[in-house]
Amino acid sequence: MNEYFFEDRLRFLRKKHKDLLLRRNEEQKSVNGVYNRYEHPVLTAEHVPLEWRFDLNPYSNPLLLERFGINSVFNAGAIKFNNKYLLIARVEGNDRKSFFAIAESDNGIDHFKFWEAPVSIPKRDSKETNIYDMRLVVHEDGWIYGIFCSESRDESAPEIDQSAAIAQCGMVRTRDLLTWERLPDLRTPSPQQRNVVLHPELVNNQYAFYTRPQDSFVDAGTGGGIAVGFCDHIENAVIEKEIIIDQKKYHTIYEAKNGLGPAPIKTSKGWLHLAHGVRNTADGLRYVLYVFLTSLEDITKVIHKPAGYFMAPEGKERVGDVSNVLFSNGWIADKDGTVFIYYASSDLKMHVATSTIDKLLDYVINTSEDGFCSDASLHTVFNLIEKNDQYQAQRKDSKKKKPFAA
Ligand code: M1P
Repeated sequence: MNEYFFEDRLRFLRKKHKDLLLRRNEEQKSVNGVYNRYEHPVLTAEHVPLEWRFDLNPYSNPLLLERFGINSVFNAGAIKFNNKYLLIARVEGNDRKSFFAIAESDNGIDHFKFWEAPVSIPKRDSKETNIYDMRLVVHEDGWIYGIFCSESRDESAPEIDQSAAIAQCGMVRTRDLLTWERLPDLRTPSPQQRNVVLHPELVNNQYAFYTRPQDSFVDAGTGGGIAVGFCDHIENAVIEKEIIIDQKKYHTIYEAKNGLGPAPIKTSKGWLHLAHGVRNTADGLRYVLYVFLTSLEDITKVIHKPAGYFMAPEGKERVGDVSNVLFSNGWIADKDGTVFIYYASSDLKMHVATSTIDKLLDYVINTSEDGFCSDASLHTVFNLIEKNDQYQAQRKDSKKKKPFAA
């Protein structure tokens, strides 16, 4: 064993890791004014502690080779807890299996650092093969729920087909993010479920879930869009009826399928939702994020929904394991109105964008709705031009009337 080699290499690895964790993240001013992105991703595979990836014993690993490779860190749930910004990320190994791990930051923008060990979630049964995409929900019943996708092989598929899978909604709850109690999977009338979210409040004394009914593992099929369902108990949650509240629609950014992101944020004007919409292109599926608002009195009623996407993959975000994908299942609203939107790019890395409740409400209420044809979009543009012309004419007029006005 060459101990100098080992020590040198360890020093190199430690420095690289430390530099990454200490890297500052600069805000990038946007043109649209609604949110600002940041220069660097907030969490990547390289953020994962060396202790999870390497055997650091020079006797059993004299070449200091990586023993457990991490492929990606993405689709993280988010929560503000003990004044820290926490992300519960989907950490996927080179072996394609994913697990959850919590990383924390003091400001929500940089210096995210993983806790000492990943999260240990009790397994549902021996068939459960993969778990991912946790939404963290602070519920009014006092628990913090983790709602995630639990995947297993479709046993009804022929032996030759080793891709067929079944997705269901797994649930855990905790009070301290350290000990997790596994609850039975959510049961719904749909054959499969992914992107299920728990509403943070009881509705008429019932738990409310946002679901995404789907016929098969990838295709939503006859599952029409984002739905709401109610149930009496959380310990054995059964939804009898799914009410579609946000439907798939021809020639939109969510024509193939959609799914809710994080739990909605309660505002004075309604429940603010972030979702992803998927459409087909010649280059495969394209995932973008969109926003809508539901009524405080009736959570099944969408009251505002801007046309098109809110955020779409840009630049380096466009390339990854599944390219052309933005996906979000975590955001944090601070008491001062700042909103931290955590989003993953192309199933690879985590990023943050910041906005405010006021800006998001202005966006969701005052952006034109989809007219579902070119003619209607053109009408929106002509309306803007006309409004601006009228404003200019009024300005000229008022200057004429007040010649000495500044
Ligand atoms: O690969 C993109 C995303 O695909 C799935 O989302 P959906 O069910 O809406 O198609 C999820 O597997 C998600 O994890 C992934 O990011």
